[in-house]
Amino acid sequence: MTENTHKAGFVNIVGKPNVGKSTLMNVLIGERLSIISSKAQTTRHRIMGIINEDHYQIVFSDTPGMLKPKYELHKNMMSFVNMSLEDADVILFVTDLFETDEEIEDVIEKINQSGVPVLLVINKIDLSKENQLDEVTAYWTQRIKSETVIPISATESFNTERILQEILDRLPIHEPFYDKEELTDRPERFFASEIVREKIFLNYKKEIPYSTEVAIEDFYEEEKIIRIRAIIYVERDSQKGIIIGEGGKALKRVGTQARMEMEKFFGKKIFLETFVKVEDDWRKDKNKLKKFGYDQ
Ligand code: GDP
Ligand code: K
Ligand code: MG
Repeated sequence: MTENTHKAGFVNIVGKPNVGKSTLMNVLIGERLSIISSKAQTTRHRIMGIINEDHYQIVFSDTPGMLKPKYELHKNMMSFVNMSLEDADVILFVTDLFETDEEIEDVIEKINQSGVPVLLVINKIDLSKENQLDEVTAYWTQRIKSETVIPISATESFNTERILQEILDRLPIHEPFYDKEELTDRPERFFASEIVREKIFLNYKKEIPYSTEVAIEDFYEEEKIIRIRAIIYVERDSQKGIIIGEGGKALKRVGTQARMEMEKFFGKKIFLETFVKVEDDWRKDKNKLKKFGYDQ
């Protein structure tokens, strides 16, 4: 690696819920994943995945808390509008064959005015019917200012390498922003907590997911199994009751779903224990927030 040709920069992945942003990020990072870290955002984590190669470092941000649109649609839109786009070197605007610009006109306006190069990514083309891709391309190129349209299928990893190449073409010469050697200690716990959090979003309604935080107290990797102890923090006793559910059924479902997802993710058998604890008003308490890994 020679310092003066090393490229590094930030890529923001934006788009409506369910268009395939997270799937795409996982495909792009794939085996190359070396970190997931968190950064204080208005409310929740902003997930960053980093690709490290000898001559470049790409830092991806997926927008926060976008795990399931049903519960998160509203908040998603807000975080969209509030997120800063200008700090990116490249914006990946992801859409699929079916979405319109409805409800994100403001965001699109902001993207178009950001001055940041935009790659217009049209996902799920494995589902394309005759002419559909042409029509969708025509629709989006009228809305997003982009010189580069990249049709892909994230689930089939079709054309996704092209995205990497287009990003690299636009990345500035820069030293790495994150130490390339030091990136490996935190990610596994963080992934584990995100997976539990995702299952909470899937299984409970309304304010419940927003009142919870997940901390991984133990993470012991043995040869054939990983033992994980997750604490789900809520703000009030009543919420604890809801999380646990009648006869413990609800919590059991969350635990089972999270364990299965973790087994896929870590490629190992998982022994997962989940506990629910009440921490009064954790969101208002700075020390508690720190404990959960927020910067402040
Ligand atoms: P996000 O909300 O934008 O992060 O979207 P996700 O990555 O969570 O994907 C939403 C849904 O679309 C999931 O069910 C994915 O499996 C599916 N999906 C993502 N990419 C593709 C694709 O290329 N083709 C098809 N057919 N489905 C996809
Ligand atoms: K989704
Ligand atoms: Mg997502």
